[in-house]
Amino acid sequence: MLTRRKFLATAACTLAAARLHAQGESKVRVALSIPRDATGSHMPIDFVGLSYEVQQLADPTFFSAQNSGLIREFRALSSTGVLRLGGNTSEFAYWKPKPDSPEPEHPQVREVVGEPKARYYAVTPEAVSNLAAFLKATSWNCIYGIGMGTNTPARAAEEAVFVAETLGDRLQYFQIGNEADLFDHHLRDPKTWSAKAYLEEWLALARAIAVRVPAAKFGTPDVASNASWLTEIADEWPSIQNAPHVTTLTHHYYFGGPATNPDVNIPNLLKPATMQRVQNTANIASAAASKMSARVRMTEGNTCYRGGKPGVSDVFAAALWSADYSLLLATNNYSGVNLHGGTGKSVANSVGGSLPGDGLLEASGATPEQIATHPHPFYTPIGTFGSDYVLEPVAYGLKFAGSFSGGTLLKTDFSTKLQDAGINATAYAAKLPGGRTSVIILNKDAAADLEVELDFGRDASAAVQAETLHAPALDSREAHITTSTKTEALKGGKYSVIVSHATGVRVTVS
Ligand code: BDP
Repeated sequence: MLTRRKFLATAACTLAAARLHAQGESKVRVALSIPRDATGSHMPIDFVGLSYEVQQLADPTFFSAQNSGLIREFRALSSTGVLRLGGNTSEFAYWKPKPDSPEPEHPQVREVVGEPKARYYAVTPEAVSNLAAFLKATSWNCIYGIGMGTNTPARAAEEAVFVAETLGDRLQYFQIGNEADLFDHHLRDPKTWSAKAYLEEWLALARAIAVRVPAAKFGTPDVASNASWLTEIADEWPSIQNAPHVTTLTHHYYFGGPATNPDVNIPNLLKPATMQRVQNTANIASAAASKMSARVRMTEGNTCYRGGKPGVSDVFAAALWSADYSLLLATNNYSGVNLHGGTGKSVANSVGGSLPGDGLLEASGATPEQIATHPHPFYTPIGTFGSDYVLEPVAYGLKFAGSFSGGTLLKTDFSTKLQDAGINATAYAAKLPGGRTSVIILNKDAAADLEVELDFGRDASAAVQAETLHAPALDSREAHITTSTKTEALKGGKYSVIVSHATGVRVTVS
């Protein structure tokens, strides 16, 4: 049997050879001067995040102190992050406070392609208590999603009381409802559903929670993609009496989808226009957040919706994408990024029962054994293989970007300079806690290598440390972060570094 590890070893050799031929096609040289003062956004220490389906709680052993493999991978990704629970399945959960509590009556919903089947499952005190132990073991915080689509204010409040007591300080805030901008598909009347209608329902649920949990904080509206809802809510906010305490405006982001869409490919994922669209949304979201004195968080997202696309979501290109995407949001003062994933079953249920990526592989003649070497869902940051958990390429990009957590970003024009020089590369800089300065350069170009002269303009001989985010090729099913073993020194305040095509480099100066 071709195990996943054997597969990776064979793939690595073949692709390493392929890359040698492609290398050295051209080299672009750019000089960048690092500003002295850190006047940009502060990147919270728990910027890095993951997002899971609430349905994951149906198995109380998953997020538990006993699941040591999962705890290990969370900690490998970040020493402090934010676990967000939500997703389409959160609308089909019900709170079951006691083993003999009856299942409530559920409203009528429509079954549509891409949304869950109308099958309900219970969230129990045992699952939430185990979640608390998991958060303690990982040192992560939590954004806890409570359903809106089929829930009632009384049940929402009941659940919130237990969650707030049990998670304590590890609970950052509640979110109520997942992607309500899509409720007109299956959960609400398309003729009357709107941001205004959502806000009314949301207020009823949030107020019911705030009565029972006076210290409750909230994130809203957790839209799939309609950023204008953030603007509408921010505009409406001053007229709301007795407004619940909203700390964060939230939205989701998937580059494209579903897997069958030919436009979901590596060149499109990595091209500058993709990040320009991300910037456009960030402009809308940030303007709304500043009206509410809140921050923005991208609470659920990834490369390709409906579970990801093999060969795009589960390869090294996704690592360069997630590093760039996360850092771009950090420069826009986002408080963090939660990449969506989990087990194949929970995500398949969230999109109607199966992953289109599997159909794509079957149609291409892949055997069940070959299909099983892919992570399921294809975009998951942490893959589940039997009882083993594996950090996937997309997680390495997030981890690389996350090395700036706790730091303050420097305002630069680096990405524009690089693109003006004719290379598909971006760069970011931060002052880290403790005072060191760090620069991340992401060369997303498939062919051109880059030589960057970094001018730190100070301490002529400070020590320099370099770290590389790399893989044999953009379509390799692997990613690595390698720290250079030798420490070098600045020369006249400058340091030159080669960033090979399809590679990221981080340079840190003490
Ligand atoms: C989002 C849903 C999530 C799905 C994901 C997907 O919130 O539950 O798993 O898309 O389509 O829209 O992959």
